[in-house]
Amino acid sequence: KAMAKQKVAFEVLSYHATAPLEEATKLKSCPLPSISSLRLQDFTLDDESINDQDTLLGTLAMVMDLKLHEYFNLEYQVLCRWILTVKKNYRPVMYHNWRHAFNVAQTMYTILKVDEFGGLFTPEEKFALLVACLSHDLDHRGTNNSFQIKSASALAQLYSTSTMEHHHFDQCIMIINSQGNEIFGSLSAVDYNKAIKLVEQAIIATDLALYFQKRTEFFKKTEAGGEDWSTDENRELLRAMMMTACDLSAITKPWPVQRRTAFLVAEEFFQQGDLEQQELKATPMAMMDREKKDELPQMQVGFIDSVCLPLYKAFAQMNPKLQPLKEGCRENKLQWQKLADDY
Ligand code: 5BB
Ligand code: ZN
Repeated sequence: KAMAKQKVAFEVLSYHATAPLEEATKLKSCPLPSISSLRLQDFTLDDESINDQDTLLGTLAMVMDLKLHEYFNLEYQVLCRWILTVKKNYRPVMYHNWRHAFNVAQTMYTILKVDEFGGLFTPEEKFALLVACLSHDLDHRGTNNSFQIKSASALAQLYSTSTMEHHHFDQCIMIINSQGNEIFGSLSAVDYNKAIKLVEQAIIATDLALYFQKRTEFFKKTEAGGEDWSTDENRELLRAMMMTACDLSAITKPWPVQRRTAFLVAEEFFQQGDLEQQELKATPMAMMDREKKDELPQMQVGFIDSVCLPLYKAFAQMNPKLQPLKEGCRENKLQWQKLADDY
């Protein structure tokens, strides 16, 4: 059993490619766009307005703007190479691709730029959160945890819970430890371990199953008000909830952006459904069944009501400057409800 596991681990963990040094050298010489020219500090940003090169430069601009390079003694060339390598290790799937990672990081950046909110976190936490957002879906194959289990994939043999999230974290560590990509390279052993731990907690927190386990406590604390968010326990909870809020933030975007993204999510789900039918001879759940695509608007309404809105309400309660996330989500619920009523 142990041998078999080792073999699977080797299979899964041996492959990742780093970006060539020359690419990093080239990126390094490009002038950085301003935060405002790319509208990076804006919850309503539509990534379709940004080309591939500018997603790289925009990511650099966000890290530089938070002054994290100064704090971490980060070599600019290493940061460039790391970002290129992260992008390279996303697959061209419909939704869980580099664009999604960029969007999640951009929402996190915008949240951290809200003074009275970002001020709750140390530079170490901010950097770890951004690194986690950019890395949190690395090597996603367009299939979810239950598919890994059902298909008895190598990944499921390795990790029985939060399967994909553990894999995303593994990929993240492999990249950070690759020569020329060592963004935590100038940290002491103690600080390195602390940074990795923060990144791990944040990436694992993107498993929705864990969000459901932890959110009741979070809602209790935000509703009561006057909570002391400076304790270690509360900060960990808050960081986890922020990861989910950013991960799901497509649901808060202006309607045309949300509609387009929802169809990408749906297509990725349908492709998994196709695989389940063809390869596993199983009946996919409604969400993954092409034949039931008319139910999409109603499913989005349910998703907003039961998963998203309670979370954005809690954040709006914590800080009024986070209300735009809640309002965007509300507006999209109305739009999906209208479509659902037409059926
Ligand atoms: C969400 C929880 N899930 C375990 C079961 C299904 N539900 S749901 O009924 O609220 C649902 C969510 C149903 C359909 C959905 O999309 C149809 C296109 C969604 C949905 N999920 N809609 C979205 O716009 C987004 Br964003 C998401 C999140 C997708 C990534 C979540 C991946 C987690 C894999 C377990
Ligand atoms: Zn994600």
